[in-house]
Amino acid sequence: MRTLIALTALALAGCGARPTGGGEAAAAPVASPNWPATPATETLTSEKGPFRVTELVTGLVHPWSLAFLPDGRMLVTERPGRLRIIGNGAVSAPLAGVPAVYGEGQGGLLDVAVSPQFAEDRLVYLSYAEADGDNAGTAVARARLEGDALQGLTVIYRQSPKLSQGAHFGSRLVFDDQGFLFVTQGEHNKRAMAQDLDKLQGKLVRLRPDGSVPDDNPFVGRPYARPAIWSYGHRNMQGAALHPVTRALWTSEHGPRGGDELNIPQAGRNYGWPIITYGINYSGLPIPEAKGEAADGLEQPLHYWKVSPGLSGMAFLADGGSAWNGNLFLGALATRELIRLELDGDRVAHEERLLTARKWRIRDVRQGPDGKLYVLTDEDDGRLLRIDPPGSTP
Ligand SMILES: [Ca+2]
Repeated sequence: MRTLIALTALALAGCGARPTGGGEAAAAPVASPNWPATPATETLTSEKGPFRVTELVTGLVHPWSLAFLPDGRMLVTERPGRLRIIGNGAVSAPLAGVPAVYGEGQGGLLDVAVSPQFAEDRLVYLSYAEADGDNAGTAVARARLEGDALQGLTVIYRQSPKLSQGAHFGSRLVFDDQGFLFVTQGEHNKRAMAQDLDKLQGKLVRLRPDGSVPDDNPFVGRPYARPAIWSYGHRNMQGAALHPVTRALWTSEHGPRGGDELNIPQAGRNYGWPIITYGINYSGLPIPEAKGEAADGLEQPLHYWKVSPGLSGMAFLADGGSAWNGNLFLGALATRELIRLELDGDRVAHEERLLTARKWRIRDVRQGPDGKLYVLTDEDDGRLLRIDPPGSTP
């Protein structure tokens, strides 16, 4: 029995499902986020030297994502459906104009991204779980940020039909240098659907900023395929970032029990789930559809973890002044750490785990305009942390 309980707990932790106490999205705790006058700070050690962790804000309810505005303040989402502006020692009230979200399980308000042309268009993009009766699907909306409100909200993308009852929505939003919007998604725990090109579950999609489909997407004009698809065979992608030098899109993906992955998704390629995987079912049995760890025509991950960290948001640090310059950072929900990867080109050369003793579920990590890392912890009393990397200027 103890084993069963442990496995269940592992399963929930591994897929980023509701933490202990569950159901917080449906019955959200009252938020009272606070930026104290003297934030708690601590110096910790890493292989590359000491780094400082400062708890800028506490009292955020399951914060999911942050995005910097050109003025240096941040937009921060809370999963129950709130968007706030944080900066200059203050936390705003929830902004008006945010879409209604489906709040069951892993659903809710997810990623936030700022338009590459924000100075001209003031557009903010949100990904979220959108309801349709008892079901839900990943959706993306955009709106203009005017003062402390979103105006003119327009849904630019939605999965249809809606199939999820709370699992595997993804989702991250990344604009590439050509201005295309990539939306990472999950397969809503309907494994085989990740291979169906006429379904949007388990797919990375590539859109124009208004949600229309670019003419050069790989499945445009192909019968029984959704033209928005860029790559497929994905399980649940909760992390994505552009490499600061190659400018390629990197994504992270939850495996089941084991088999979390890093990928650099290429147009039209099949990333294998659930036909190939380095993981097994939470029950301890094999994935029913799996043929093994590799097969012809299916892409191998760039890197994988045999024990699932529960990968969430990710960021490259591109700050020339730091001993962590060029490293890739990934939030770990299940193992409750911040993962630091040293890269050799596109190869993972070395891994270090940070913040392990704090046991925080790390939901997101981003680089600020000041070259520091900003981290969100996924808790009822969630935190915004600033991390000053070793050797960075104070
Ligand atoms: Ca894969």
